Amino acid sequence: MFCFQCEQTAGCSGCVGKAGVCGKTAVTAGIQDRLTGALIGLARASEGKDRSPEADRIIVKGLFATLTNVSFDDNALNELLEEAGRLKDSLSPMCGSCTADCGRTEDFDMNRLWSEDEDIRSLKSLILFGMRGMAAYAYHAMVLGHEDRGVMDYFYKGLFAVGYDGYTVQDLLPIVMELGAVNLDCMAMLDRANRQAFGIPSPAQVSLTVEPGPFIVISGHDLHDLKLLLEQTRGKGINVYTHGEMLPAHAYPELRKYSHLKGNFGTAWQNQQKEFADLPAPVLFTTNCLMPPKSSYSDRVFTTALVSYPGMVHIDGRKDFSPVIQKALELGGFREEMTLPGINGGTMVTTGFGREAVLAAAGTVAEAVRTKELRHIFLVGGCDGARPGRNYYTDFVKQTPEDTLILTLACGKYRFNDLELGSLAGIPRLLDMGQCNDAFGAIQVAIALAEAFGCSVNDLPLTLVLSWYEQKAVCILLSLLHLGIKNIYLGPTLPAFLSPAILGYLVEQFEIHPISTPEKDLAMILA
Ligand code: FSO
Ligand code: SF4
Repeated sequence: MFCFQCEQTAGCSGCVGKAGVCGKTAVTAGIQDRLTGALIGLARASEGKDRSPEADRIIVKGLFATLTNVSFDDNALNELLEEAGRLKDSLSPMCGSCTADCGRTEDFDMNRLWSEDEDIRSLKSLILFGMRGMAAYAYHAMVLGHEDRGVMDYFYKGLFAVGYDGYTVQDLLPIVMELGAVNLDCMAMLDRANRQAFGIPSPAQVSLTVEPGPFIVISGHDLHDLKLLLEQTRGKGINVYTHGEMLPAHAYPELRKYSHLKGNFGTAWQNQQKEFADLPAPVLFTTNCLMPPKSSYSDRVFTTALVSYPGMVHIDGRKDFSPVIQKALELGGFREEMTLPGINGGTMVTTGFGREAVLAAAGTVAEAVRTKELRHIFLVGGCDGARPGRNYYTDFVKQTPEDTLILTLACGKYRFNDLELGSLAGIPRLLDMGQCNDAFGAIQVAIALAEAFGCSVNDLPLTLVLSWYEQKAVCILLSLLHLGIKNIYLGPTLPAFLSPAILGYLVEQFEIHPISTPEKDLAMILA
């Protein structure tokens, strides 16, 4: 196997051998490569033809299923592979019987990509991995009934580009940057979809204490699945607790109206094997960041949508969560109140500072900057992960001076979201804007502040300090670069899939700084 798509890749260069660091086996990695090759074949066969909604959907699902920590299930991946092949054959029925060697509609052999010239491989990897991230957002919007023609067009274009031999570095660079622009549209679509379905988020205090009695833990990003679970558990004496990236759900009026949506259990995804050990409750995974379950809790792991793990119960598209509910009743929950504190010992966190809430305070923020009460704003966000160097983000936030604000989003916030950082100009110093896709909201806030100050985003007293792990971070980074945002601090390591030349180009062009130490970086930013 060969895979180097995520931050924890072996030796900071690539997972090879029998299994990856995430637990994905060589067999599964091979099927994921074949699936990606089949999607490229489908994109090629679709050129100049009327595309079908089925083909659009299989492309979104197939890309999402190959994102890190989503599908470990060979059968589920093979089903997607067969479906992609069937749709391709229906577009080009003659190709099945043709023996000519034109290659136009063939599935792509991903080994050709992995052995390409390193700069071409880097740019094609940026396109492929960025599309996998964007597909997750497109999928969440799709289940809420929202689709975007431009986003779909890009998936076909990007897949074609990954499989096309004739592109040079100069040809591929604009396709990479275009992905940043399209992903912005995709995140905007999801932002609209979430707000239409669940209302405008507003700040919410969330307890980290679990009440006695049966409960269900729900993880991932899919708010629609949470809504369905809350409906199905209503009046059954079962409480529901969010986990990981589901925490911002507490901010949406259409979700927090359910009194049995109680609080949050656990910290970021990489701690699940420890935190779920012997949990007297089932855990439902709705998107990614599933780790191979340990035997101490494997009988209580349930998956849905594209998340899948062999041997775990999968809830299919009809979304009948009865097996999860049954398991919650059977296990019975804790006998007494149980608090799992955050990593800094806090027992309460705040979320829900979506773009509307932050923009409502924009006047206060602008005034505080003018009067020098507020010196600087940091956006410290992105993914969490297991690498020890990620303590940087906790230490960075702890060391930020009291006349600074910290915006955060995505699961990297679990490094510091239980800290009590006080307030500034009547606003809490730490503002959780939501999930990783709420980067769209953070960008809107930055643009509004730049307008208020009559300057560019790069001239604001604002610095982005980002942590990456998987492929959604890739498409978000490309969106930031597309907007011309410079001086981003990025860590904990730089992507292994970037060649020295492409990395050098991005670092130079966008003045990206690899993180060093909180002391040095803070001194440089505030100088
Ligand atoms: Fe985290 Fe996982 Fe949202 Fe990612 S839970 S790491 S960027 O999947 O998606 O922030
Ligand atoms: Fe390795 Fe990450 Fe690929 Fe898993 S997803 S095999 S950890 S590079």
